Amino acid sequence: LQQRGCVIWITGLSGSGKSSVACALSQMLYQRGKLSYILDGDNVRHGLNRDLSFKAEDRVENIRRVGEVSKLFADSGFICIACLISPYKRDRAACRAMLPTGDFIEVFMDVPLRVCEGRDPKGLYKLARAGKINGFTGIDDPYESPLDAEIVLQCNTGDCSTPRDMAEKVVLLP
Ligand code: GGZ
Repeated sequence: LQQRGCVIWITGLSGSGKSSVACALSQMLYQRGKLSYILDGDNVRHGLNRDLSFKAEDRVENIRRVGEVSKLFADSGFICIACLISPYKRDRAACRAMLPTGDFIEVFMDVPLRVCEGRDPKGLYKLARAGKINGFTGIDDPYESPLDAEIVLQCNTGDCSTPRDMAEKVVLLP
């Protein structure tokens, strides 16, 4: 019963579907007899990272900590699925550098702002546009799209593939 660990790092805007793809992926891995664990930015911020805000230096620390924990999971043989906005290239690169080559798989949810904003599942974009949330990614805080992601999951039209179909592309990665 052996399994090699790795980190699948899902990055993208709020509302781009990171968590849904992570859940579908975790289920598909389970069906294939592989253990995975999801570290979701939104959840981790309620516990381990509850001392952190959304200002730039705190986002950097948020991503660093999740990178370190992901590495621990990977070391223990788990497939760690980290889904965070992780808006800055440098921080994603630092997490990648913590792992042996090939063990960090970056997945970019390439969903335009207008699509994410149209979904607005928690009404956060609306609040950001109304000036009730400051420093919201995509509105008045930057998101640096990856150029070196192993997988790009696109959804330009709003008529997107299901999370399952998207997760399949990750599972089928050679
Ligand atoms: C971006 C914010 C903000 C601001 C609250 N900017 O879609 P959600 O709601 O459920 O997930 C988002 C989550 C982002 O946390 P991360 O840890 O992934 O962010 S980062 O990697 O940048 O540290 C969103 C909610 O928190 N949220 N305020 N200002 N997202």
